[in-house]
Amino acid sequence: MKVKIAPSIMCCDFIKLEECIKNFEKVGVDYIHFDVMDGHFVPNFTMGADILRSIRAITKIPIDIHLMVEHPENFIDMFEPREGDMISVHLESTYHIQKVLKYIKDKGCRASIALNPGTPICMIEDVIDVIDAVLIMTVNPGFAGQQLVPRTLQKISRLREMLDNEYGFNDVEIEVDGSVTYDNARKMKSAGANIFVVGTSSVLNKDVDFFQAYKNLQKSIA
Ligand code: S6P
Ligand code: MG
Repeated sequence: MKVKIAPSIMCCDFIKLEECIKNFEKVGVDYIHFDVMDGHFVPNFTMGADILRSIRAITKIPIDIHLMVEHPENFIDMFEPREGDMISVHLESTYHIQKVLKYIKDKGCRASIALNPGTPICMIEDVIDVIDAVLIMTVNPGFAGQQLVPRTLQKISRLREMLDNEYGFNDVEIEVDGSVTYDNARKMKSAGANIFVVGTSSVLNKDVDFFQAYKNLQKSIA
């Protein structure tokens, strides 16, 4: 499966957002990961629809919208989703997960179901036919710069095995988000992940050169 990289824009220096996006274009990132938080589903706030609109005005890179909000169904349209975007909704955030995922698909977007570290993978069984990806949270969502929840590594391999051999959905991708260091990225890749959300743990660490760090990351998941 193609390896894809999705830098998390909440880890950029907001004063230099344009420069940051130009850098993403130069290296050819697959998605811009855009974290949305509501202060309820997770104890933090991030960015809203106005910032996304400004980002879209200067780039055509597809957006990977990660909705960490209660009742995401009320907010999808606000982000003006485009064909080719990915939208991730948390299983834990809505009563009607199948309906929300189907709604995303009907918009021409890629639908991804996000699972917190404590949510078992068997919970995706009855939405498997409406998803393009499973977003495995490798930290508890809400903040950048956290440590990996160790058990999520084997969760990735169990999920890959389940998708390929039990359900026969081997085109469903596995995305990982949180503490994707170079070393963790390598382990996540060999466990079966292929979309990597990266932030302060690697390419968007404020003490590293983005271009060098990006090369290092690519090498670790080649
Ligand atoms: C956090 C959010 C993530 C972070 C990303 C940061 O809840 O969903 O997308 O922005 O994980 O990465 P890092 O490298 O600081 O862990
Ligand atoms: Mg995220």
